[in-house]
Amino acid sequence: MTNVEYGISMLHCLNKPFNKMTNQLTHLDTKIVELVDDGLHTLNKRRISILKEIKKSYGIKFTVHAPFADVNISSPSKPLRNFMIKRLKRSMHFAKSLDAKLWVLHPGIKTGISMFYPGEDWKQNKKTIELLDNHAKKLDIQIAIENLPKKYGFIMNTPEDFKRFYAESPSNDIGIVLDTGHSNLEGQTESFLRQLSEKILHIHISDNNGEDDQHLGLGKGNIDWSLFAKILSEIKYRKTIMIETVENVNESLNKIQKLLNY
Ligand SMILES: [Mn+2]
Repeated sequence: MTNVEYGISMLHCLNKPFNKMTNQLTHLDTKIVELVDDGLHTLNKRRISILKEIKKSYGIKFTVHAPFADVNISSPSKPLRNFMIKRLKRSMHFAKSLDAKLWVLHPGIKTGISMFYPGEDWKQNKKTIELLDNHAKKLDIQIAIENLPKKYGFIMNTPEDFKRFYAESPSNDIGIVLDTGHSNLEGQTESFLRQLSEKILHIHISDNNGEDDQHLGLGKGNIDWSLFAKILSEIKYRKTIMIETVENVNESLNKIQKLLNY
């Protein structure tokens, strides 16, 4: 089988300064790299010109992970939400200037007042995604929403949540980033792959013990990677597989490539 593209997320060196990260990304075994627009790697104009040079010299293609620390797209506070939307649009513009083929967004999170307003988080989550998607269309950028675990308060956890979103929202062109670590916490990896394969544009892979989102190397947690590979070949998955572990990055890449054998 052909056409699966492998990439590596720079999340594994988010604790290192930006210039160390850019140095590292030129030595990776893949030509697709996911940049994390947050923490020490937060993008700005100067950094974008450095990354453009790297892209040209090394033929690297980028995807961009939107900022996520303290970002809640379903925040009940309008001024805070507006500020976050502004920040997210800025990230999208940076992605555009790098010709990124995908911009990865986390869904909204419940807050301390959610219980008083049932259903409001969901509504606001949908509204903000639609607003961001309209902006993305103007920029000709593809957005994909990542599944995040319920235990950390996120509101799009299961295939049912995503199906509900697609049923209710006009933003049907939005894709899904399936995060295997997150879906493992919900016991939903197989159902995501079987039920939403058409929508999955990108897969973040990392392992965990089924309890916490540890971003372990493949084989260090309890995910059955042979089964995962078998399902991918059954559904004829042909998009991106992005290593999103914080350790054993190259080993994880080799392992999944061997298992998929394509
Ligand atoms: Mn992820």
